[in-house]
Amino acid sequence: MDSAATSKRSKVNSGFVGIAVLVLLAFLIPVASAQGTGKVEKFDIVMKDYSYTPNHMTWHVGDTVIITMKNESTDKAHELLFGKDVNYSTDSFGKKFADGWKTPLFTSVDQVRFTAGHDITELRADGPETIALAAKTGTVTYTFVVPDKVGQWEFGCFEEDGSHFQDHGMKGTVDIVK
Ligand SMILES: [Cu+2]
Repeated sequence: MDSAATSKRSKVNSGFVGIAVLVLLAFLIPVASAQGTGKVEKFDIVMKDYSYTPNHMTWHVGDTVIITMKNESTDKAHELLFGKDVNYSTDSFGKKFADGWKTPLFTSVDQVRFTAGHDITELRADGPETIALAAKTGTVTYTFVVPDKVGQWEFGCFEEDGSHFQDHGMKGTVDIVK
């Protein structure tokens, strides 16, 4: 009814849109273009009890890798954790268990962007480099620029006190090449 009030409100709204776009760009630019080759490599990884398909990938330094992961277990959460050299911890009964990697491939939350699919029902952030994905849920996408860390790396799932990795061999390998 009052046109002055209406135009004031729409100005405020467009101001919010502007801020939202700026925030989005601030997150997208470092991943998409920082030190990158501009090439994109895409992988779909299916997790089951207790395996990854595929269980080997080759990545090129500077390329943007987009991994979409899906958990087809009926009841178990699984994760995808990149690194090398297994780190062992001791539980309260004195039993040694596999507890992630001594050398994680990604050391900062800024290096990987996680995007949850619309049908995700449960996610748990487990440090900067992984997300545990519940069974019977949607997909999670990892997007990152391959770091200049040439060599063989591993990935694995350390759910249930490391037993997925240690007892069931839920693991795979990545070759990072130039
Ligand atoms: Cu697992």
